[in-house]
Amino acid sequence: MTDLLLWGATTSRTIRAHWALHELGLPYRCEPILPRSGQTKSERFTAVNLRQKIPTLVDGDFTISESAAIVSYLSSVYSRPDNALVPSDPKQRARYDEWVSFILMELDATSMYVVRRHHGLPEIYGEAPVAVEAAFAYFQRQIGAAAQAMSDRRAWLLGDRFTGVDILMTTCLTWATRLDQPLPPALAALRDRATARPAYVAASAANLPEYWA
Ligand SMILES: N[C@@H](CCC(=O)N[C@@H](CS)C(=O)NCC(=O)O)C(=O)O
Repeated sequence: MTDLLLWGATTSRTIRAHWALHELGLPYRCEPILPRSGQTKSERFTAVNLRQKIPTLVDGDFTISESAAIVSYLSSVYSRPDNALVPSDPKQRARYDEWVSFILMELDATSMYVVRRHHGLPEIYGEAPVAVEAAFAYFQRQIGAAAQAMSDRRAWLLGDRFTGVDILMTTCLTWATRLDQPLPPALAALRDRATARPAYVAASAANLPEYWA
């Protein structure tokens, strides 16, 4: 039995947590609060996460935010050997952490989120076409390098086995695809394989507030 409550819906970050929960086959409840709606600033949610950010997971008396940390936590506590999302071998684990940092820093924070802020949300963050163009160019350079790591025709970032970094990577790739960014064939194929997984399809539905109505 679990007592998992996930806060947050609709975003490229919140779907990571929904997806991990579905990959692990865990039942959970959700408070599908939305960004920029005032809901992350409510007194009730601020008592859960002072940083007022989604996704945030509550597991009984333990609360954790940051999408990558939620994926790792869920796998560490609830996975079986056949569906673990985080490797236990130290070198594989180090490789996993390397991908996490790369994806969150280079693809999410430095590329897609810059575009989101200065192209998608100019009313809040200001319009900055030069920064947006540079962020797209940077994204292309970085995914070019990432694609080279897959030149041995591996199916997933760490090899034959789907892991949490495929969740993180895919959410950046679908984000870029929505912004009409071309992807190297190896990464487009990874995106297509990942989004065909039943857990992704289920998580996409669960990432919408209507699902929980
Ligand atoms: N690095 C964090 C980013 C979390 C984040 O920035 N979440 C946004 C939505 S995607 C948020 O909660 N914004 C608060 C708001 O806009 O009200 C993660 O990966 O979880």
